[in-house]
Amino acid sequence: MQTTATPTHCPYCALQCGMNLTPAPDGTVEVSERTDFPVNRGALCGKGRTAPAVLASNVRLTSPLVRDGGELVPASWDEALDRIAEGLRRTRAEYGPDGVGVFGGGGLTNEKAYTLGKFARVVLGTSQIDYNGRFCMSSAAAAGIKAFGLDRGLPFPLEDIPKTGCVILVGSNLAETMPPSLRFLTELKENGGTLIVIDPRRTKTAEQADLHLAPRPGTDLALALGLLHLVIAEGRVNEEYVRERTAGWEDARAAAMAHWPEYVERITGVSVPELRETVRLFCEPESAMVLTARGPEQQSKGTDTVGAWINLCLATGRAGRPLSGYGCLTGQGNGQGGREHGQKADQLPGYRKLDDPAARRHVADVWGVDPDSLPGPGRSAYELLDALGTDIKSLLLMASNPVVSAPRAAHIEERIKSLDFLAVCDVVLSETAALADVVLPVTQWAEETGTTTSLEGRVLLRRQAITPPDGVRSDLEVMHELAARLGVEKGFPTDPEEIFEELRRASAGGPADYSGITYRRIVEENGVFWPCPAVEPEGLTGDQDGAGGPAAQRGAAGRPASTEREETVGVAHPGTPRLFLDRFATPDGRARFVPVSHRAIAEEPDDEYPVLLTTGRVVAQYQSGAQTRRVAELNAAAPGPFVELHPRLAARLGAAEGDPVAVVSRRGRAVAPARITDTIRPDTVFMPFHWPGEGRANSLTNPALDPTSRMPEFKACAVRLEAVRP
Ligand SMILES: Nc1nc2c(c(=O)[nH]1)N[C@H]1C(S)=C(S)[C@@H](COP(=O)(O)OP(=O)(O)OC[C@H]3O[C@@H](n4cnc5c(=O)[nH]c(N)nc54)[C@H](O)[C@@H]3O)O[C@H]1N2
Ligand SMILES: Nc1nc2c(c(=O)[nH]1)N[C@H]1C(S)=C(S)[C@@H](COP(=O)(O)OP(=O)(O)OC[C@H]3O[C@@H](n4cnc5c(=O)[nH]c(N)nc54)[C@H](O)[C@@H]3O)O[C@H]1N2
Ligand code: SF4
Ligand SMILES: [Mo]
Repeated sequence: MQTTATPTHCPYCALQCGMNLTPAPDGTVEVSERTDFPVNRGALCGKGRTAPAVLASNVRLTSPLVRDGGELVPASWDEALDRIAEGLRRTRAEYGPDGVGVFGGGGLTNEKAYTLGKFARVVLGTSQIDYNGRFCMSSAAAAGIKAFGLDRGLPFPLEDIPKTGCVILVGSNLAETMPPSLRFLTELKENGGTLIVIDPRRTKTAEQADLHLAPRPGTDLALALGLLHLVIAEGRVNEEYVRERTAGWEDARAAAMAHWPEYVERITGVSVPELRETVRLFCEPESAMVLTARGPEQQSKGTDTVGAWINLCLATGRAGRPLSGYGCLTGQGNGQGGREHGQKADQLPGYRKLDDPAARRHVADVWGVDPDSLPGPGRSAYELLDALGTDIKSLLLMASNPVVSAPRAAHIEERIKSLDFLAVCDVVLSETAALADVVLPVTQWAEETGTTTSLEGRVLLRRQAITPPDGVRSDLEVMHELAARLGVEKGFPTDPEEIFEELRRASAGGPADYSGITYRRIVEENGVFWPCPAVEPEGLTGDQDGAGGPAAQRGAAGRPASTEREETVGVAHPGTPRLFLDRFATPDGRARFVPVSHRAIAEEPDDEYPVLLTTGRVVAQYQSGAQTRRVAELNAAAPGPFVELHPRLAARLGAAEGDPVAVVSRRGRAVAPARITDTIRPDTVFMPFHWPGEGRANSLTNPALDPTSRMPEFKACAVRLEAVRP
């Protein structure tokens, strides 16, 4: 065991803050500042600082569990693995390969996500695999691919933010969801830039803004169209940019012209003067950015909504230029990498498409299988969960807790209970693991090595700092053992670096090309931005620099790596901190406008359900809370669910601060204490989704899906409030 500090990264969100870990005498680790990582420069939020608490043996699982006589009881690894292999084999024999489902998570390292996708296609032969990232940034991903030909959350490093002229932050509460990143916005303002925050609540983030717009939930599409209308009406379109670098402007222009400011004001509740001021602040400086997060994305029209914000950037020449652009603030620790390497229903490693014959050939070749043996695209996350017990009879689940986090969760809980067989790999006994037939206890961040890709598209190395306790094994060992039991002896190694070397080859030439990245380079360079092909394209040299310099100019993505030239040229590609500066990743290099129009949320309030519910996060809890609800310090800060509502709504209900309030939707009912504040719109209530049981926000949410991204509408549904008499 090492006694010196190991530099690594936080287990939680996509900021992937750097931290040092030093083994403590009691077998856990101490977290200390790691100032050399430029994103957080040593700063951590409370979750990161307390992350070691989840390593303790009284909190986490240290033995496999199997269901016997209705109870989960400890078992040996061999018995547990045998039972899983038997369960999956039985389903396959009875219902065919698609009877077995696989559900992954954006918290898995690249090596794990890659192996899970390969395991589903090669060992199980199932098309039924998807993951929780579908609930996260899939709308932004779909819109990015349509417009730019490529999806990388941020096309520039965070360090560019303070240098731009104006940032519009749409539906991100990063002061709570990525606290150390607030610094970039503070520096923006210190440098004279302006910050506009769009959120139905005056959040901690919105409090920092020069201008806060509080639209009605689910109306961001109309808002963006109204802004574009004004851009056109006020003659602020960058005609030259539109001509040289985009396609499809006429249709998008016509669509925006139909969205008069007064009409948009009626839909959104944002006044015409506020719209005009936003346009002025956004258009006047040399450079500007739009950043979206889950607010506008987790809607049944999230793809079009993000498309509308991208249109605004394109019309004003604010994309693919130095210090300007559109970006999505990805959420989970490996939310970016986890969406690139094949755990998504329609995807092969390197962000390749499963229905592309050339992609199938390339990846099948790396895997040593026949391309025709690879299944086709499967169902999206909610559709997969909704099919459990009907066409999907067994499920292998890794790194998600859908009993708490899926929309219409009571229904999904029933679907999970109706499975013939459920196996869960987790570090704790989550609410979903508690329903399993077999639970496997796995190693965690500080106990294993692997890469993650941060919201910047920067590939990072998390390093093992301590020895895992007896009784746990890594997800990679689990897949190795299960593959062997299901008759696949080769191709599922347990050494992360060996897997990364294979991932490099599998991703080579794909949009998310990692072939030039090695563990060594990641350490030496403090992370490497993809795409990073194995060799330098002809005629370019390898120095890396800031915005607008030669390295940035090379930022055209999706350029194929030519592996034959590796030996002859041998100059390392520098990686790509900044994308699109000379061309977009479309066949003709132009960005695409997408003509979009306002449409209503899937479930508008009515007489029976007159109030809007939106959901989200608080600073001290993470996601389904499976990990953070086990940390005393975090529980003290955020002990349980609540219903945030405006004093006017509270008065109508007769509820005082702390009184239990029932929130009822067409899907179910949740009860939690009232938190009364005038920082929220009077027509909207907010609930965080971190808790199970009576206060579970997802008992209420609407699984209406975006037609393109299949993202559920977590951010808006109709509810009524009832006072609960004790
Ligand atoms: N503390 C903490 N941090 C986290 C996480 C966590 O669970 N806890 N999770 C991580 C993950 S996976 C993710 S995806 C990110 C999410 O990060 P964020 O997107 O910042 O988080 P949310 O709280 O879901 O939503 C952001 C804001 O959207 C607003 N909102 C609600 N409805 C609408 C709407 O219709 N329009 C607009 N414009 N805004 C709306 C909410 O009021 C909320 O303030 O956070 C990451 N970081
Ligand atoms: N109402 C509402 N619902 C939402 C959202 C919302 O804004 N509102 N946001 C959605 C979003 S953006 C997201 S990302 C999802 C997230 O929701 P979930 O998918 O439930 O995510 P987590 O709670 O992070 O669950 C991860 C689980 O994996 C375990 N785990 C951690 N690391 C590992 C590992 O390396 N291996 C294995 N095998 N297990 C591991 C953890 O202990 C935990 O039980 O929730 C979605 N649900
Ligand atoms: S902001 Fe995210 S990455 Fe940084 S310490 Fe907090 S949870 Fe960890
Ligand atoms: Mo997320």
